Amino acid sequence: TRRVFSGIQPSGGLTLGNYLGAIKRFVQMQEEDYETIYCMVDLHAITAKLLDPAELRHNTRELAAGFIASGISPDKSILINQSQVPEHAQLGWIFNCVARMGWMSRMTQWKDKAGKNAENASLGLFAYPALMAADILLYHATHVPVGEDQKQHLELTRDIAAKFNHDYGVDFFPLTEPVIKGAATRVMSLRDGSKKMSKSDPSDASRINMTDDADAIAKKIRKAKTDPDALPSEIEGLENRPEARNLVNIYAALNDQTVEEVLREVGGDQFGVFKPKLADLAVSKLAPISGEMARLMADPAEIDRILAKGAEQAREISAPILKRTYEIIGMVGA
Ligand code: AQP
Repeated sequence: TRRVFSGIQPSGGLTLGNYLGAIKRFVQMQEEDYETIYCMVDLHAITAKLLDPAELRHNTRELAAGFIASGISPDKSILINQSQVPEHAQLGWIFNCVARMGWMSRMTQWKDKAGKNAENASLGLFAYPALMAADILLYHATHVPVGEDQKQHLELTRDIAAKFNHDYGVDFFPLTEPVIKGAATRVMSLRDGSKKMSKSDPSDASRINMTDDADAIAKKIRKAKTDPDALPSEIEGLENRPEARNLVNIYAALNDQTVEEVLREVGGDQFGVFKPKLADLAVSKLAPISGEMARLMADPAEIDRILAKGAEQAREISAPILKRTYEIIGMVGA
């Protein structure tokens, strides 16, 4: 089987970056010849900081609503909350013992997030990529759709699988392929073209949230940082213009076009002309999703039922793989 696994942290609300970099691909792969498993990674969401419990519960359900509203069907995909499938944490521990300190300390996300204050970062933040490897390998997933920022973690996942297989002389865990595709694999902040658009950026103006209304979206795009030049009609003209490049990438990804196609249409536009076009497009694509999210959030018990069913389906796959892992390692009782 060709099996897809991917996840998103309920550490805040969904952003346009998550949608274009990850969720759109999730929906696409669900419609292709893959078995698909999508996860709210709540165990990961507490690694940067412990969240208020009500907030974590809200974020997790809202993320599930965001998945479903974007087109992920609980009938076609397995939709789970990470902590409801205990094998994630169990295999995560094993991988903590497979991964090396040196590998982990080279992770750029760890370096960025822990910053100069690593003494004060949680042990969980350091171990984050080992748990992520467990999320994926627990299902023997072959393909993982992610944004560009997760590439290094997927390389580490392959290193962990390879070391496990080598050390125990087995051919058990697959070497997983990242799927990093589309016009917006790295959506940048609207305020700073050198920074990733992120849920946790202190400035709300830096991102478009999936729950933003039409006015908020239009205002954020109108105020987005740009340069004074008109848009080029060739892609080379976007070089060294990170903010312009970002807005064109967003337009292309939202409209399922290539950057070249977009530039053929909007080349020559000043930002005063292009930004309202982009805002209209963003609203037309996002408003139906946020409307559906709000509708789903009115019935949290239904979301909980979907996640409970997903956890049951997931455990049918994960429990035998964990059991086999324990046997390989030599754990009595497995
Ligand atoms: N800006 C982005 N452009 C493209 N893809 C993105 N992703 C995130 N930001 C962008 C992709 O979304 C998936 C889930 O990301 P995550 O929830 O694991 O968290 P993250 O990457 O850490 O996202 P944030 O928004 O920056 O959250 P915080 O601020 O909490 O760290 C991944 O596939 C990711 O590539």
